[in-house]
Amino acid sequence: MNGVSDAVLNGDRLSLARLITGIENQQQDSLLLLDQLFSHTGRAHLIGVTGAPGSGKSSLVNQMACLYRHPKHGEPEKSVAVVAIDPTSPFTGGALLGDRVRMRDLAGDSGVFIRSMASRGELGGLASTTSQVVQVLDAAGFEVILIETVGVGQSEIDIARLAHTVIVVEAPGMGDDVQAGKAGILEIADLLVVNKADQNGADHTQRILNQMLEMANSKRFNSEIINHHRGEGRRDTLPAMPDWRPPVLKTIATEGTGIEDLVDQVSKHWDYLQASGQRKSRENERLIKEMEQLLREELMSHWRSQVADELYQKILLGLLEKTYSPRQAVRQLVA
Ligand SMILES: Nc1nc2c(ncn2[C@@H]2O[C@H](COP(=O)(O)OP(=O)(O)OP(=O)(O)O)[C@@H](O)[C@H]2O)c(=O)[nH]1
Ligand SMILES: [Mg+2]
Repeated sequence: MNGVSDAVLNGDRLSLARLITGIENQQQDSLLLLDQLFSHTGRAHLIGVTGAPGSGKSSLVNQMACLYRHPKHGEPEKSVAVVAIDPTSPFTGGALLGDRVRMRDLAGDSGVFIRSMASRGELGGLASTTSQVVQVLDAAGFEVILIETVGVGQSEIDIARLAHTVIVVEAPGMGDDVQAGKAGILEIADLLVVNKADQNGADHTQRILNQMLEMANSKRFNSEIINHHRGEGRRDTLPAMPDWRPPVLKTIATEGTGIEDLVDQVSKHWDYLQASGQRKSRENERLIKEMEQLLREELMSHWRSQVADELYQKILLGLLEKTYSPRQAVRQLVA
């Protein structure tokens, strides 16, 4: 093991920051270090925090980090890393500065590491780069890793899937009418938070979210029963213990209200994942997905380097002129 990975394992912040920059830039030496650190990963609790722009994700993350550092009721303190994915839009990109300012509460604390990642100019996929950065922080020994993303596109959902525990943040009145869009977000939520509970309509939003959860739950339950009767029920999908039912919590991030309950539920979810064996199965699934994604990229770029541009263009043209169907085009290309 070389000096840099030792330094990272020993919590040297400068080495850690440099390594993360190298990974963001997909530099070979940094990726090689990551390979060496990989066997040290798997201890951290990864918590995704996602939700619409401005719903209060950063404020919540800040409050949660503070509570992990200064727990009430004599619980042990935990080291915390925060990865904030910077929104692509230059309009919302400015919010980052505000995030940093609020993180001031934690400045100078060596048990906290905060990192913003730009989604602009991303070399690898955002999800896989984020996963690599999180692996470094995990290896470096941070016990809790909070990952903030704006919940819009597929890549944010992929990032949310990185986490053991996904918190979806809503604000009162936001998008009561975009239920279709919320269905996907609900699917990934382990905990729902109605933040800005000091504003009107928080109870209403909480009620709606609970109703939507009920509906989603009964749908899933029915299909599980049907599959079971058809003999399609896989053993590992039929839980030996009651399913986790995502709680819908209210918080006021600006005042720190409801944060203790939130952190408490997060730790209950962790216990649930451990007891049900899902912690391992989620991690396994994620690692296999990550490897398969890298494999696809590797095979594709290897294959592409073997095919003459001229041939590739010719077959693409044939496809667009409908001389070849997509399947025929592929057969031509791999022949
Ligand atoms: N009234 C009220 N305002 C809040 C609350 N939580 C956050 N805010 C405010 O809402 C604004 C957005 O908060 P952020 O924490 O930056 O929200 P965000 O979801 O991280 O925003 P983006 O990262 O830009 O998507 C800020 O002005 C906060 O001060 C709350 O509980 N009540
Ligand atoms: Mg934010």
